[in-house]
Amino acid sequence: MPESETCDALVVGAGFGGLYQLYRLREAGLNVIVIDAAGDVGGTCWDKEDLLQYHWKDHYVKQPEVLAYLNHVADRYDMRKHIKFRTELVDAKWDDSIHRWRIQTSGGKEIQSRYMVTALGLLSKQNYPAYPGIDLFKGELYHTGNWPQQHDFKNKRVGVIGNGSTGVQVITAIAKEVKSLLCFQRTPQYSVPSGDGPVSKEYREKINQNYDAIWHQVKNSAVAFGFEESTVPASSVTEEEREAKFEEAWQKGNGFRFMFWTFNDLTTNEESNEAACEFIRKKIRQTVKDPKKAEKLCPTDFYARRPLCDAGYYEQFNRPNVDIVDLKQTKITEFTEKGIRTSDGTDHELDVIIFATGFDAVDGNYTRVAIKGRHGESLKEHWSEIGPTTYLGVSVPDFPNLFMITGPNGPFTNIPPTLETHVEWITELIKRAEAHRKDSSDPESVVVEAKPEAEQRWTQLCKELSDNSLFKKTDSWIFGANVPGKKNAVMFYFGGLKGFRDELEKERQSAYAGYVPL
Ligand code: NA7
Repeated sequence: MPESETCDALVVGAGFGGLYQLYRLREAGLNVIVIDAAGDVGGTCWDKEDLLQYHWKDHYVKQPEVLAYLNHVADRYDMRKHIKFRTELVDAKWDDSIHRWRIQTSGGKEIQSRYMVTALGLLSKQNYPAYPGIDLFKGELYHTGNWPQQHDFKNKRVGVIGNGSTGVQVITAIAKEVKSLLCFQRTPQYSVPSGDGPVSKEYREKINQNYDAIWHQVKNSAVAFGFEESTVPASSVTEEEREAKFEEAWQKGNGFRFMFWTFNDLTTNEESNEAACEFIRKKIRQTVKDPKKAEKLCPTDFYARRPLCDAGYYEQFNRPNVDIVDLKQTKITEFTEKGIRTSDGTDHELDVIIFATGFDAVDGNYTRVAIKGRHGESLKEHWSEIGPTTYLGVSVPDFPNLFMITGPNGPFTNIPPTLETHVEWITELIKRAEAHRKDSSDPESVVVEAKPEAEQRWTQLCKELSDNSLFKKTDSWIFGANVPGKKNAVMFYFGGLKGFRDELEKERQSAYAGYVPL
């Protein structure tokens, strides 16, 4: 590769979003380069013909199966020739004199590109708590965001810090094979059964026969999980009816179903929320035989974080080799050569420590590298006052021709349907700009740029939509509360995927009034 290379569009990230963006922009006739820090493709779901035939084993797809599918897509569309693996974005600056992004990549190479699309994911910059003495620990240390392909925990003493979606999965998966498992839990969580199991032939046929209708429903729903959200408030029915609905959802499985299919006010009405909390607490107490462990596992705050589901999480605590350290009572004071020391003076000896401590989510990936706009201001600086702001979760004023797939203040939904919506919107904006370039007397100066007032309006809308939500009153990564020092801010559009798609349609109908005229 020469020292400097040019292309029409640079896509950062070869996961679900990046591959789909490559596919769309290549189809639009652009010369596209994709870069990815990893050694291979990493995330897709837009190829109907392929999806109708592809074999899916279980309802919840495991990592190797997802990876195999992505590799299959990359090969099917001959995508690898566009992708530079093991190539990281180091920094990017908009150069107004050439109307291009100058992108420095690892290895000292520069790429000059008219458009830059970031497909960095919401959840990839790992959150590593800075406990004293971590470097002293002589055993194995892992973060769930960087999971080793090869590992063997058999007969080992394992500690897991964190019990969000990932901690719950890890604990459930490894409890039976390890010698001992100690769960360092800061805040207990509400989790419901996942309802996972093999995909039957009949189920698959039903999906294939209703493929278009299913997608239509998904795109016209709020959380985009393939079920109809309830329109009935829990506060409007009798206690018996409420319990029966919760039980039905418990039996069907899936956290989002439990939260949004049962009733429409669990995340806004404190009493309705408490009814759901108490239902789950009862299940925990019924499942976990040791009352002391059960109490440690029972949450007391709102049911208003990312709704969890599991394949038998609470059952694991009936194993004699599995226990919990309640970090609200006994804090981790330091790591030692042999394990973890807690504030009650106990030395917990461990062979393996797993950080399931989550991510510096949403904007974390954008603030660790310098992406500098028209006036030299970085995104980090642009967002330093009130937190990350965008127009539609995609564009930022003064950052011409920059497009973020699932950027800050994008919809809070099942991610792939939103990611597809964003990619299609970005493709539309780029195609429109390309068409203008062809007719323009000064084609180089044609750029796509959001107006500051559009960003302000969107920020205000996202704030208003989140104001009533109990999510806002509950600490989690969804409002940036999980990383020490991170500003607590609105990070999502809470109007649902249908609401978001309606906003895009409004923007289209207004002749793209939120963007600087081309
Ligand atoms: P989450 O959901 O952010 O969970 C992280 C967990 O780690 C959670 O239990 C945290 O406790 C805990 N945590 C974080 N920092 C610490 C420190 N310093 N000490 C102890 N415990 C800590 O991340 P996940 O990876 O599970 O899931 C992220 C998303 O990925 C998920 O929502 C899905 O959408 C996919 P806390 O609750 O903050 O007290």
